[in-house]
Amino acid sequence: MLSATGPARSWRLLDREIPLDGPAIAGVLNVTPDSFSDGGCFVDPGSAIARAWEIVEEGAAVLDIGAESTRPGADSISPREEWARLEPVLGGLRDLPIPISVDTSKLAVAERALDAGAAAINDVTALRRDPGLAALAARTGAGLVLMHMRGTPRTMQRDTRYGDVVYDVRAALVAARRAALEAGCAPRQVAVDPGLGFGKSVEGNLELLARLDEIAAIGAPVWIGASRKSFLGALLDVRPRDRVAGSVAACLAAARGGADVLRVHDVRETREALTVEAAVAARKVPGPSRARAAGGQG
Ligand code: HH2
Repeated sequence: MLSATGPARSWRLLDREIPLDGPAIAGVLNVTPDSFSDGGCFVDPGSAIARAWEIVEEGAAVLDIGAESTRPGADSISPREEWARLEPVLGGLRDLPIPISVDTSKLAVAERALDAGAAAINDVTALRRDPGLAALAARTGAGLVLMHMRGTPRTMQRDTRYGDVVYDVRAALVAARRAALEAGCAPRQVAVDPGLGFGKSVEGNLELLARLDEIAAIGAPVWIGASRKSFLGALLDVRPRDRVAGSVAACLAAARGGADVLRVHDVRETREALTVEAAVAARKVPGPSRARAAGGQG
């Protein structure tokens, strides 16, 4: 939460700790030809590496690299193709001062990425595609993000009805986290993410954001990715790249609900909004407002 007090929390990835005393930013770098908002921008390893350094300068605590689009309707690519896209980029980022998470659900790709210097695995299937990712994280000490999705990217928007979307997503995340802990992961290694846009309606996404505290109550670090997603487009009627203000607003709402890591394309804008919000929060005095206490108006 923005003004969280209480015991210090952190997310552990290998030998690093990301303090969770205020929301941290995971900057998105998609080295794909077809991602929904930045597809084709960073397929050249040189431009991807340059963007990674910009993301550091703009204030991200983590760099999340994806080599396979998971947009609605997308087909999966082979591990060989995914690794061919990742390898030159990871190879050029050995000196990056922030940890790298790799957005993959494939064990073979995750193993190679960790060998090449990545510190966390961001699994958008929450172990459904490859349960062996939990044992890999346990063995190596890598961070693990378990994201909720219904079905696969190809099928996920076919049925977006739930009994109670927050209750159902929370139950699935609790079960996936339990499986990771049973495989030997430490609780502080394993983050959860409700998966905005992954098999959810516009209303479902908004409900998850509005009741994020119920996901945070799981007790794990909470990742969230609202950035440029289509539920913002449905509200604003603008193209993905023009959803920056909407994305920032969603991030602030998520931070208030207890999100620990905000996965965003627009790192600088998100960082600036969080800085202002934190500065205002730091001025807040608990108890009745001073004007009222002094007998002033309203
Ligand atoms: N969203 C996307 C991909 N990976 N990982 C987590 N943990 N949470 C998310 O919300 C999330 C994610 C989709 O966004 P993007 O990577 O920009 O698009 P694409 O899948 O088309 O590459």
